[in-house]
Amino acid sequence: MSGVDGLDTEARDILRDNDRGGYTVPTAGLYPYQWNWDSAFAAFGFARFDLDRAWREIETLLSGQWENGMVPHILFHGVDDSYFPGPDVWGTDAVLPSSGITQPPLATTIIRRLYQKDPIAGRARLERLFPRLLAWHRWFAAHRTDSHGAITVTHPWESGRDNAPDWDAAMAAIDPVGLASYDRRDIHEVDASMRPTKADYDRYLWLVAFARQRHWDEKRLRAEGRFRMADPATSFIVLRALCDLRALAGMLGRPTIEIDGWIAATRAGVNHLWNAEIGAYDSRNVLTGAFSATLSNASFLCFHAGIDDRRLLPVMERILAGVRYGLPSLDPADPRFDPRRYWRGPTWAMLNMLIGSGLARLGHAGLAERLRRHTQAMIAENGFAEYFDPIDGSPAGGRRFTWTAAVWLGWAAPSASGTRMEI
Ligand code: 2M8
Repeated sequence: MSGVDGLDTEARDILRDNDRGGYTVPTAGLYPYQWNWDSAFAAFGFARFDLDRAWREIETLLSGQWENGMVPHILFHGVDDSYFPGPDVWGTDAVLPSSGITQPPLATTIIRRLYQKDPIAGRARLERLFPRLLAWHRWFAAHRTDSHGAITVTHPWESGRDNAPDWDAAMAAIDPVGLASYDRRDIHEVDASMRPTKADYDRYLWLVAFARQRHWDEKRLRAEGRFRMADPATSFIVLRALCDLRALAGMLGRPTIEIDGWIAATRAGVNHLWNAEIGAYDSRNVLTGAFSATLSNASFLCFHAGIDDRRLLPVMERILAGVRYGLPSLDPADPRFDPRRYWRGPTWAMLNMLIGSGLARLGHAGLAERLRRHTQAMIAENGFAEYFDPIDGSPAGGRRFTWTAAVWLGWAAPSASGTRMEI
């Protein structure tokens, strides 16, 4: 078996091994539950060889939807002590134990792709899932949209970019008083230098306790919440998801007027996130109006959302020229850049795929292919890690990672050409 065929097999094995029956864990040990956007990527990977299993992944995810429409960022299908904080810390009273926040709704975009792959087989499943997707987006519109239309996050975990420098100032303003002592499990699995700091974790847990004390009541959290950030990454993923939702509504012959309103609002919202001082889209503190002054890979997700912002092309060229395995999660010219610390520098294959596929759709074939080749080499040379050092490619975080395997199968692998299910 040639090396690359071997990697295809290994990627499938990773998805199969991380399959817990209807849902896939991001990686054994470090993340033993179902995570929201990880599952969307898992479905994308499964679609390459098992479309039925791909649908099931999202069906399981949406089965954890709350009555108010929110789809949690973690579903605790059982209890596993290798992860902290577990269901007892979140204290939500959902039917299926879960966290109390969401994550970027990539699942909507993936469902459209699954349906398009086989509309006949997928029709009944789509009919069943569509109302759930609609309710989730209605929840985003009601509870996660700022006055300008940008999408906000109420916890760094909600963005999926946990310790991104975007949140530093807002997190520093929180004094995590009254926190009970706790035992982090992540740093038993992965070297602490690749993970968030204790100061970060204190605030993560303080924010969970704060919302729990308010019974996860969105009205109270909007009025009293201490962390509310408009996030370009989530905004772009929502905007793209809404366009896909609208297309699905059209295919099912459902009304689109409400979705059209959300699309227009979110489009206006992302414009409000353009920070002229750094020449990129940037996070913004809803409580103070301040930008975070952070040039990250989140900005380039505008291409995933179908926004052909050519001002960013030379910026991307500059960043790619400075590293071997782009795109780093933070501009290496930023003094806070840390090549192995999680969301403060490393390269994430799945964000490369979203950005690269978006570039290709907008006709920037050269740049899109460059990003794909960077990702292909990064994985081929260093394995299916959670994230990678952009300078030397060394693997970081968890290993045998679901989303990296999925990205390999569906986009980065040489064998993905031609069979690619465009995102
Ligand atoms: C990371 O986040 C979790 C908390 O949700 C953690 O560190 O414990 C992030 O990279 C997030 O984006 C991802 O969904 C999750 C599972 O891969 O891990």
